[in-house]
Amino acid sequence: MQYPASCLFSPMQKGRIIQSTGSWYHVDTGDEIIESRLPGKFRLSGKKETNPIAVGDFVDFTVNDDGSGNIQKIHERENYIPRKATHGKRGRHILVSNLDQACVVQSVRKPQFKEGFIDRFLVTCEAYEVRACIIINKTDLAKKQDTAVVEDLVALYEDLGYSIITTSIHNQQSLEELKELLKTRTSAFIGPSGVGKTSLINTIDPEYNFRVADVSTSSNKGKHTTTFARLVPLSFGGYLVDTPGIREFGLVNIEPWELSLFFPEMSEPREHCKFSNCTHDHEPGCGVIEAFENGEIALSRYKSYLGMLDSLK
Ligand SMILES: Nc1nc2c(ncn2[C@@H]2O[C@H](COP(=O)(O)OP(=O)(O)O)[C@@H](O)[C@H]2O)c(=O)[nH]1
Ligand SMILES: [Mg+2]
Ligand SMILES: [Zn+2]
Repeated sequence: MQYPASCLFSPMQKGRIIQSTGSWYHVDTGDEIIESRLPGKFRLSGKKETNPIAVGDFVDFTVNDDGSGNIQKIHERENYIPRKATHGKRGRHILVSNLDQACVVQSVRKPQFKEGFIDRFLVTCEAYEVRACIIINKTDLAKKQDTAVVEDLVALYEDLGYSIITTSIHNQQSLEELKELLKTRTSAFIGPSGVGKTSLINTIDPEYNFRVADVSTSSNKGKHTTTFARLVPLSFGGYLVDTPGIREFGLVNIEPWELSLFFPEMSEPREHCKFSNCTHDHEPGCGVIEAFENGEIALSRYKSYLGMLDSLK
C-alpha cells in the first residue's frame, strides 16, 4: 500500500482555529494561516456537538503536499460557550472556545434589546464559568422614553456584578470604553443579527472592514451578514471573535433544580427555601419567591427565570 508522503514525514504543528466555514478550518500557527480539513473520524465519533471544532480551539495538525492541513488532535478546551442546536438538530452547538470573556451584544433599537436573551446568555456564562459582559449598542437611536429604560437596565446588571457598557459607533468616548474592555483579552461578541457586532469591530479597529448589513436593508428584524465565526487580532491588543447572529439562545445541560444557582441574586434567598429541591415557582415556604415579592429580585429577571425553567422541564 502506498501512503502519501505527508503521512510519513510531515511533523506535527500547533495552531488555533480562527475561522470555520463548514468543511474548511483556518488554522493560525502564529506565522501563517493553513487551510485545513478535519478527518472523518472526528465527525463520526458520536459526540454531542453539531460542530466538532469551534473557533478558538487549539489543534495539532500535519501539512499535506498541497500545503493544506490535516487536523489530528483538538486540545482540551479551557472553556466554551454552548447553545442548543437549532433547525431541529439534536445536541449542542459550540459557539466559541478558550475565552477570557464573552460579551452579549444587544441594541437599544433596530432591533430592540431582549432581556430574555441577555439572561439566557448570562446563565450559560455562569454555568460554563466564562466571564460575562453586556454591550448595549446604538444608543444614538434612543428615543426620549428609552433613556430611563436603558439606565435601569445598566443599574440592574451592574448591581448583579456584571460589566455592562452602552455604545454607539457614532460616539467616540463609548468606543474608547469598549476598547478598554477588550484590550489584552480574548473576547467574543454574541448576539442577534443587526445589533452591530461587526460594525463595532470595524469602528474600533481601522485594520478591519468586514461586511455589515447596509443601512437601507437593515430592518428591525436584523439581516444575516456575518455567516461564520472568525477570530481576529486587535491592533490595540487582544483578540476578538465575531459570530454570526443567533435568534435564540437555548440552554444546554442544565437541570431545572440547578437553574437558580446561575442567578447570583438567588443564591442567598434559596437558602431559606423549605424544600431542598425547590424550583422557586410554586412551592410554599420559598425564599426566592419571598425575595421577589419583597422587591429584592427584579421582575424581568424572575420572568426570565420562569421562562427558562419552563423550557428545561
Ligand atoms: N445608528 C446606529 N447604527 C448602527 C450602529 N452599529 C451598527 N449599526 C448599523 O446596524 C446595521 C447592522 O450592523 P452589523 O454590524 O451588520 O450587525 P451584526 O449583525 O450584529 O454584525 C448596519 O446597518 C450598521 O450600520 C450604531 O451604533 N448606531
Ligand atoms: Mg455581523
Ligand atoms: Zn424556592
